[in-house]
Formats: sequence, structure tokens, C-alpha cells
Amino acid sequence: MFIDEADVTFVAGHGGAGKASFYPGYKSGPDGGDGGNGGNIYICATSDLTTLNQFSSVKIKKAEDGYPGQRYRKSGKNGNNATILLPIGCELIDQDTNEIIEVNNTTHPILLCICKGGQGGRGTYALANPSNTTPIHAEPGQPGQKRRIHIELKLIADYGLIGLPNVGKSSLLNQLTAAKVRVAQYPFTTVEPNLGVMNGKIIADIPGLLEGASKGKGLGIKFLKHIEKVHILLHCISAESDDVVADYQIVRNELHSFNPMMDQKEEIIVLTKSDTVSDTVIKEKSSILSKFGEILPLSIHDFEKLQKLKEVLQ
Ligand SMILES: Nc1nc2c(ncn2[C@@H]2O[C@H](COP(=O)(O)OP(=O)(O)OP(=O)(O)O)[C@@H](O)[C@H]2O)c(=O)[nH]1
Ligand SMILES: [Mg+2]
Repeated sequence: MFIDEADVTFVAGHGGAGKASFYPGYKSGPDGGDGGNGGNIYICATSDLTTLNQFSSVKIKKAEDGYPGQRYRKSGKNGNNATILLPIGCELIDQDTNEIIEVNNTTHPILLCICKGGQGGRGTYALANPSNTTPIHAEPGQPGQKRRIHIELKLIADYGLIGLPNVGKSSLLNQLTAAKVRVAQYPFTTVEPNLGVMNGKIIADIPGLLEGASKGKGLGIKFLKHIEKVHILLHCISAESDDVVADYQIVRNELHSFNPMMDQKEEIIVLTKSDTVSDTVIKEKSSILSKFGEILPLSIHDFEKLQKLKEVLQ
């Protein structure tokens, strides 16, 4: 299961109540301690997590409440903070204010406070003053901040394998990396993005795109957002296709409709399954496509060509 969206309510800890009490016996006067502060909620970026599966059943994340104040001026303990680890590439959208927080720290994990714990209430000792030396009531603790957050994960990868279904994207991922992704001779074998690592570079295999993907056709819009944060596109076009230009344009149009900024993204065009047609046909198709950029003809059965691609991707 690949969860890339979640609605979570974050609730910081409630402040502990102040204590209403008085010294017993001969030593008169208030002695009620203050309540502890509620715990904060922090988020921390990590490169270890690649999905939001932790939120598959958890819809609320809470920090600990502050403890109540006690007699003899003893303050209550502060509630423990909660730290939520989120994969780099997450975007948090506050449902009420629309504030957007990007989790994009790639080097040093930092703690970012997203919900502040409630202040503990003052006890009768702290509340006493010259005009009221014996306060009867202590303060209640304040509620912790509560935020309804929509979390969206956009995969971050150095290279993204994109293209129509069945053009050999997953086969290429398996060849370039240690990934063992299912490959089959029919469209939509891949239904969730897969990641692989080649010499420290992350390669993402994105499920096949169809005409109308940006409007939800096929697996559609669900995965287009993952392409947004891919640095370089490896646009795969099958050499078996009768119309490689149309294939190219269908995918480019969908990327453009989804987000025109995608037009700026660097792209390498890979003419896949080059073993299925003659060298002449490869030359022809490469030359027709060359108006769109550099073309790399390739077959998973051709070690030399795979090696060439690996060199290009260093
Ligand atoms: N002859 C030949 N067949 C290939 C090559 N690359 C992939 N194939 C075959 O093409 C079919 C589709 O390959 P996949 O890697 O599953 O294609 P995909 O683009 O990931 O497909 P979807 O996940 O459905 O979008 C499989 O039967 C592969 O064995 C190649 O270089 N040469
Ligand atoms: Mg696939």
C-alpha cells in the first residue's frame, strides 16, 4: 500500500490545572503549585520514510497533557512533546488557515513546532498578591493548539521514469537499480510508484500515463504530482510504436495540463525496446524525435546501451 495523502488532526497537550490549596495548620497562606505546560507537537524531516503509511489508521496525533499542580508549591510536570517523523517531500496544508508548510530539509533534520502546548494554570501560591493574599481558586490549564492538517507526499527523486503504459519503465528500473518490480506484457502493471537507487541517485518509476491523465483518466492525477519533484525526467517511448511523436506529445500534454511548470523540467528521451525493430527503424524514429531533445535508444537486453544510460545518469 502506498499512502501519499492523509488528513490528520494534531492536538498539543492541554496545560495542567493550577492547584487550589493552603498550607495546613499554623503556616497559613496559599500553597497551590502551578500546572505543567502541555507538550508541543514537532515535525521532523527524515529520508528514511517514503510513504505516509503511519497514518493509515491513525487520524489523531496528540502530545501529552501537562500534569496538575500540587500542594506545597509543587509544580506539575510538563507534558512530553510528540515528534512526528515525515518523509522529505511532504507538504502540510492547514485546513483552516490554508497555511502551507514544506518538509524539504534534505541535510539536517530540524524540529519544527506545528502545535504549541497549552500553558499550565497558576496555582493559588502564584496567584497571591498584596490585594488578594488568599486566592480561593486556581487557574485551569489552557488547551493545546489543535490543527487539522492535510499531508501530501510528493516523492523526491533524481530521475523519474515516465511514459505511456507498457513501454518498459519498470523493466528499466530493475536494470538500473536493485529494484525487483513486477513487469508484464500489459498496461498498468505498475499501480504505485516504485523507487530504486543507482549509485546514490534515486530513480522513481511512475505508473503509466494516458491521454486525459491530468483529468483523472487511468491512474491519472494521483501520480502526476510525484513527477513535480523529480529533477530529471526519463521519458520512455517504445520503439515498437507506430507513432512515436504522438506518444511523446500525449505524455507532454498531460504534464503541461497538470502544471505548466513541468515544461521547464529537464528531460532525456529514451527509445525503449530497441531490440524489437531494425537499426534503420531506430535511426528513423530517433531522428523524428530528435526535435524534442536528445534521444537514447535502449534495450534491456543490450548491455552496452544500458551502460551508456548509466553513464549519462551519473
Ligand atoms: N523486447 C523487449 N521487451 C521489453 C523491453 N523492456 C521491457 N520489455 C517488455 O515490455 C513489457 C512491459 O514492460 P514493463 O517494464 O512492465 O512496462 P511499464 O512501462 O513499466 O508498464 P506499466 O507499469 O504497465 O506502465 C514486459 O513484457 C517487458 O518484458 C526491452 O527492452 N525489449
Ligand atoms: Mg511498470
